[in-house]
Amino acid sequence: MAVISGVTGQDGSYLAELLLQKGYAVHGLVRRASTLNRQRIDHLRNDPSTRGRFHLHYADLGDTESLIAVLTAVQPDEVYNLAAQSHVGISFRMPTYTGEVTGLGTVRLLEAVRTLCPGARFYQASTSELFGKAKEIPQNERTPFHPRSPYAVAKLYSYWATVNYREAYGMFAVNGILFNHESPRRGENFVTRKVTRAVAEIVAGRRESVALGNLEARRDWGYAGDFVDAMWRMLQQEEPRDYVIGTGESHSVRELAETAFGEVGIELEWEGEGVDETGRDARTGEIRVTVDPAYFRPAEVDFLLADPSAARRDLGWRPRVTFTELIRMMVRADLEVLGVTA
Ligand code: NAP
Ligand code: F7E
Repeated sequence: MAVISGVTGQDGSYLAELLLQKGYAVHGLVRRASTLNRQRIDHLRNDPSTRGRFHLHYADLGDTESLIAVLTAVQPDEVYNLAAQSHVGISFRMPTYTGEVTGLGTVRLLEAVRTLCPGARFYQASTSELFGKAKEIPQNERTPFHPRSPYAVAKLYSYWATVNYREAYGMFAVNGILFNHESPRRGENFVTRKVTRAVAEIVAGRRESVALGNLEARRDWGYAGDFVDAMWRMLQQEEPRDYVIGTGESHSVRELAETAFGEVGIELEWEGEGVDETGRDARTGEIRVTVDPAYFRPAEVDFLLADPSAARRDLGWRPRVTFTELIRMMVRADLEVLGVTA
């Protein structure tokens, strides 16, 4: 029996799918909103094979009592804490709220687990953003942290809270330090999905171009479906340990744009510099990419690259989907949503 906070998010939906396939009963936490926001999990709720094994509970990481109520009722064996205000750029606009949910929210859940079901295994969704202004390349479990945003600062608090509950109370509590992972279910304002959606809309004739921020930032982008498997593996180990999960390959936002447009036969030609730079269709000359400083961050994370060798060794985990396959999958899915082909 597993509890997943953040079940309506990208990772929560893939993890719920994986655990249900493995025969688990899954209890997902959903927060109240004026409109229902369950598109990523609707297919699981309507699937006859999961009947009686997939349950949703109203709860919020800002509300201790709701967490207590769920854990008291469910008495889970595993708890996956995936809920967060997870957008780095937006965390600069909402630093207090981000700290409240992404930082303190973890302690609310850890404390509820400690008092109500201390034998449950706890997974914390930690992040490569902890490395921030990275001290070395590639980054592994021993690389020092240097967070660069309110989001990363909140996640640093959660990282150490998880280690502290393990050391202080002997709980099986672990951090998965996951590098960027994406999918057709990725939120529309993260850069991969923003670009793949824009490419599909350009093909459909619904828009002309996409405005991006820092084109030079480099990320280690993998596929979310591969990464949730690593989360599960971490909770099946004999000893609780924190692991870095990533692909070991890094690409710039510029390369991401080139790859996504390349999928629909558009070769980008760059000209100009800084905020005046544009990416033109090499064949037609039409501007397809512009730079808008509104998407620059007050402090940037320039270069992330994972060294996932410990996960390979101990968890037997390795990513299956390559960067190019991932972007192809996302572009195709966005084209399909719009009913167009390229
Ligand atoms: P996501 O799509 O943004 O999903 C976040 C989830 O958290 C959603 O279900 C959201 O609910 C829920 N949530 C937000 N605030 C909440 C609150 N106050 N109480 C309860 N639930 C709340 O994020 P993701 O990409 O799946 O990432 C999952 C986790 O991994 C996050 O903690 C993220 O910070 C972390 N992480 C992600 C990556 C990555 O590359 N994707 C890498 C490293 C770590 P709504 O649907 O109602 O908004
Ligand atoms: O930005 C640059 C931006 O917002 C990636 C979250 O899941 O992964 C994610 O955080 C890079 C940054 O993801 C745009 O400046 C350029 O350098 O897609 P992103 P993120 O900030 O790396 C980590 C591991 C998490 O833990 C987080 O929860 O792309 N960039 N132009 C842009 N980014 C956005 N969003 N939009 C742009 O237009």
